[in-house]
Amino acid sequence: MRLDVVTIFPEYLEPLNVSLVGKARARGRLDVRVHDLRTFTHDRHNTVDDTPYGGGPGMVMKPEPWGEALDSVIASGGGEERPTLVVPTPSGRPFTQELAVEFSRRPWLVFTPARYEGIDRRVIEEYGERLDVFEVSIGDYVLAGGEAAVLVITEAVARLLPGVLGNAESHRDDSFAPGAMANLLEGPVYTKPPEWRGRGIPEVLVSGHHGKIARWRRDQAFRRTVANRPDLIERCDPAELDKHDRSLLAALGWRELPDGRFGRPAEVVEE
Ligand code: 6GU
Repeated sequence: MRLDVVTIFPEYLEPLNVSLVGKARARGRLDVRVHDLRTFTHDRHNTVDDTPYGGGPGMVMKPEPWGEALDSVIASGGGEERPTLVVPTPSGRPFTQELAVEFSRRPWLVFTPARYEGIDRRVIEEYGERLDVFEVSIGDYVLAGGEAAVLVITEAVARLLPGVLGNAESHRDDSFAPGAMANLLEGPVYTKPPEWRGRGIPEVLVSGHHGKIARWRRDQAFRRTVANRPDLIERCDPAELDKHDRSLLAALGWRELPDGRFGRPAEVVEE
């Protein structure tokens, strides 16, 4: 997979040289190219922003440098392949594991992290006519720029590429893996020593009883999901819930609805 990033802060993308993404590059699974947007300006001050039409606070990134940068990146593909454009913005669609899987199947991604109040809309319109464009947000908070989002998205995508993680099974039961564990969060994990600072480990994990271990892990996943992401319980496909799951949810104060889904009774606020 090829990844291009156009940014006014190329140094911000240095982490792409280390850890999992760095290893994927070293192994030849990823070809990462970072471009400085300012090299596509022509004035003495390398201006990339200007005041917004219509007034208001902040600055908007000018279209011309982005147009030249993107034309140059696209042309470097030799014309035989069209990249997918990924535009990080807090106004984008939520970045999810499903989108990470979708991106991991594409041969070439181009990221356009912006600073200031964003990029002149005409740039997205222009390239939207020639390329698949995804405007993506990594969560409900506002960052000073899209560079950190590029690092997040790149890591989520790179670990899905064949031959990057140790084995292909590794992401089958990721929390949020499409079709995994009824979309539950993963429960707690333990390793040696068996006692640490007076704390033992759950007995069931050394029982050798695989059925009981699987059941315990599923219960823990439910408890954690109920506590941290009750919205995932509400959206849970009823077909994914067995009898034991249903009685656990009932014991945790959830109510079974006529369609088999679960809803939290309005009067129950916290455990
Ligand atoms: Cl992708 N960019 C910025 N600037 N802020 C964000 C974001 C992206 N996702 C969440 N907040």
